[in-house]
Amino acid sequence: MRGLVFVIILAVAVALSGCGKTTSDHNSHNSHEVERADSATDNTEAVWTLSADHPSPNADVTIKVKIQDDSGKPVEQFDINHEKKMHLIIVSKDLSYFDHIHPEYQDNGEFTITTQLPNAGEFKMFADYIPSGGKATTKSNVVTVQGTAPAAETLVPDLEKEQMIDGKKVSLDFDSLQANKEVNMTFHMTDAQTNKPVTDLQPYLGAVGHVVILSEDAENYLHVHPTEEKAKGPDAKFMTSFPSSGNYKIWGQFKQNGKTFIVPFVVNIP
Ligand SMILES: [Cu+2]
Repeated sequence: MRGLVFVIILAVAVALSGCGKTTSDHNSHNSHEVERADSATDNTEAVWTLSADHPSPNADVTIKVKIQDDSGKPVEQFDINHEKKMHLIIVSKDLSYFDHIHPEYQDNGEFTITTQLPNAGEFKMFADYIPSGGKATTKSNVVTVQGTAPAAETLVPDLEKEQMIDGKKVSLDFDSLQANKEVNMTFHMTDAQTNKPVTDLQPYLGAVGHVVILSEDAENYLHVHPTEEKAKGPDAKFMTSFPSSGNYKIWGQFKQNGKTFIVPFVVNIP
């Protein structure tokens, strides 16, 4: 009789401890999921430090971008995206100037690059990176170059979607021009002299090209993905989504004969 009671108590204890274990496993599993979900949201911040608060036109300025989490701890692991850990896009506020450079990762979450800005006025910089385990993130910073700024250029949509760049005719077509919808965009290139299709594009940053799109007010930086990464021309296809109606400037960057070239277009999304 005593033996049986002991066995029953033991069984209950095992059942309880088993239950307890399951519960704690379940809890820790849940909390891991929550952690993972959190890190997949945008919880990094960029701290910008320039060697001069108001740099002079065409003078070296060193840009430091420190990526940290919301508790101020440096973020040290980044995914390589298009061959780089960070892409830095610099535009003038009127979008007439465009540059795309790659700060080097130092350590302690810090990237640096030395560059120059071409004239007085406001410039906006966009750091584009993916913290490992997180998602594609863009952080921006505005810098004012000292002096008298030239008059701002107005963004005018290109009605003829064809440009002459470096001896090539480049056209840009969309399958639709609607806001909040995935749109496919195709650059098409022909040799201006021979009218033959360009078929010798070289990979640029690991793909047929790299496209950056900004809204007219430089508030929206759009992520663009090549849909046929290995293409060599004459078509280069990309996909994006415009968040609202308005004017956007598009810069396509491609490489041929070892030389990169930039194709700008302005579109209106009705
Ligand atoms: Cu880049």
